Amino acid sequence: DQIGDAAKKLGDASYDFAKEVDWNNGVFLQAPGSFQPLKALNAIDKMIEMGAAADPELLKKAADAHHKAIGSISGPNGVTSRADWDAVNAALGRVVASVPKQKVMDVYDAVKDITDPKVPAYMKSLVNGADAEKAYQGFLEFKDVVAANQVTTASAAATVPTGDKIGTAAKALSDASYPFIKDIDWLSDIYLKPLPGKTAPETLQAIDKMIVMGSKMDGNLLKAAAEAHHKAIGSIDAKGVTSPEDYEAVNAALGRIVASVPKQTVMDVYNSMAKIVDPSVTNNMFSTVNPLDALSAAKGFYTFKDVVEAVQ
Ligand code: DGD
Ligand code: CLA
Ligand code: PID
Ligand code: PID
Ligand code: PID
Ligand code: PID
Ligand code: PID
Ligand code: PID
Repeated sequence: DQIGDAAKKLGDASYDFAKEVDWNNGVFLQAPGSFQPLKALNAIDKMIEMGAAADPELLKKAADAHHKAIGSISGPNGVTSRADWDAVNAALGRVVASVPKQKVMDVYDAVKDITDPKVPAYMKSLVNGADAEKAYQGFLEFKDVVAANQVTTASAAATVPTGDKIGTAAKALSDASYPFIKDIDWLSDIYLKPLPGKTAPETLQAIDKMIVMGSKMDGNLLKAAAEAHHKAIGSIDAKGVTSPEDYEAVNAALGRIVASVPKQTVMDVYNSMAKIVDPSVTNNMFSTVNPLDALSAAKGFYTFKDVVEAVQ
């Protein structure tokens, strides 16, 4: 297709730049400017809306392309192979083309809103500047091909199951865990801190397992989960906490996407995360909330998971 051909040209223009970026640099975990959690949440909300509008099949293919690219990483900077670099760009270009232009620009504008204007120049200062300009020129040509292949209306909204066992169980889980949700400091910057003692390549392995799980999920149910998060973001209070109803809808939607993949795929995520999350992290989280609320939430989760497993 045209986007695939254009991605090869983009690769010619941008792979030198890709090789020069230090992908293992911890700076990419930081907020791209001053820490503004509610504005950052708005930017993520725009991404969720774009993801919910995208073609689910193309999203899965993009996830697969990333998984394959992680498998061909080499060298100290963590760069993927030229072929996989092109394949990721092509897959993302097709995702972008599957949503109306305005949804893409809404993401750009919202991210711009949390990005210090000095950030692009700082990024450029870490690589060969001429190669960055060549890459950007390649991006500008690529985006014209994407725009020429872009839809003008969003894909249909997801169908949300009703009256299913997971929906019923989500009510019980939500009742048991909402007090805990209200105890959590959602606006803290602690969630942007590096995991103690873990390197980027180690962390990337756990993220890879999530990418694999995402690509196996039922596309309609994944879209429904994105829509539920978007709705929940719309009802947050000043402390970032969503309403009980929207919280319940998020739990139900997540239970359903978990049930749509094999158990082992879920356990692969859990086991890889358990490898990189030091117990001090969990204990620290626990120390910031009411312990009885946390225990009630945990009990609710372990009951919920049996219902999910039964329909998995
Ligand atoms: C950049 C963009 C990269 C900056 C990276 C910041 C992104 C941080 C993302 C954090 C999001 C939160 C998610 C994390 C969640 C964690 C949860 C725990 O360098 C601009 C200005 C605005 C920049 C900010 C907006 C970036 C938006 C990027 C899309 C968002 C992606 C989503 C990321 C999230 C994660 C994904 C899963 O656009 O951009 C560089 C540009 O900066 C440079 O400016 C451009 C002008 O816009 C353009 O008009 C033009 O002037 C151009 O061109 C210069 O500069 C000139 C000529 O016109 C060209 O023809 C050519 O010759 C060129 O020069 C060659 O040099
Ligand atoms: Mg990504 C984007 C890393 C998994 C879907 N992703 C980005 C970039 C960053 C990144 C490089 C955001 C920051 C930025 O704009 O820099 N993703 C990244 C990592 C992983 C990952 C490390 C780990 C596996 N992603 C992942 C998965 C999915 C996505 C699983 C779902 C399938 N990702 C996704 C989308 C988008 C990203 C839809 C974006 O739109 C965003 C992005 O790249 O926006 C431009 C700048 C970007 C780069 C350095 C990448 C190359 C960009 C072009 C081709 C050349 C460079 C031009 C110029 C010099 C700089 C960019 C200017 C900008 C205005 C365009
Ligand atoms: C400018 C000036 C003009 C020239 C110009 C110009 C530049 C405009 C630009 C630009 C626009 C632009 C847009 C970009 C958009 C990037 C969008 C990224 C989206 C990320 C998402 C992440 C996610 C997911 C995902 C799916 C999940 C939901 C999420 C489901 C159902 C200024 C050059 C024209 C770069 C969507 C993918 C996993 C949230 O206009 O003179 O330069 O860049 O998890 O959904 O699971
Ligand atoms: C524009 C203007 C509108 C019209 C429009 C428009 C276009 C927007 C577009 C577009 C946005 C867009 C985004 C793309 C982003 C590509 C990002 C590629 C990233 C590749 C990576 C590869 C890799 C790896 C990996 C992880 C490793 C690092 C690597 C570590 C820690 C402008 C059409 C709407 C194409 C990250 C995955 C292995 C490098 O908005 O008018 O057209 O395209 O090895 O991580 O090692
Ligand atoms: C300039 C002027 C214009 C021309 C121009 C220009 C240059 C702009 C540039 C540039 C922008 C730019 C951006 C770059 C972005 C790279 C983003 C990489 C993201 C990598 C991540 C990696 C990671 C992980 C991971 C998970 C870990 C955290 C991490 C935990 C809990 C100035 C040329 C356009 C290079 C996200 C995945 C392992 C961080 O605009 O005229 O030159 O470069 O380790 O999670 O640990
Ligand atoms: C233990 C001991 C026994 C008793 C027991 C026990 C506990 C096991 C447990 C547990 C397992 C477990 C699993 C959990 C799994 C969480 C998985 C999260 C996945 C996240 C993903 C994120 C993503 C996306 C997304 C889609 C994108 C890709 C991504 C596309 C196509 C120890 C109790 C049985 C909690 C997938 C969603 C946006 C990466 O066994 O005695 O306690 O918890 O962006 O994909 O867009
Ligand atoms: C298990 C054992 C195997 C069998 C198995 C199994 C089950 C795994 C499961 C499962 C995993 C799982 C995960 C669930 C997670 C639910 C998470 C809900 C989160 C809700 C939030 C709501 C909100 C918001 C929001 C953003 C705001 C904050 C809030 C800010 C900054 C165990 C079956 C495989 C159900 C976060 C979105 C508005 C609070 O593996 O043997 O069954 O379920 O307002 O952000 O303000
Ligand atoms: C213990 C012992 C057992 C019993 C038990 C127990 C407790 C465990 C616990 C607990 C675990 C736990 C975890 C918590 C996790 C909360 C995670 C919140 C994430 C929030 C985020 C928010 C954000 C943003 C956002 C984007 C911004 C950055 C942020 C940028 C660029 C010990 C009870 C089981 C509470 C990610 C979205 C706005 C940070 O196990 O016997 O009690 O709690 O602002 O992006 O700015």
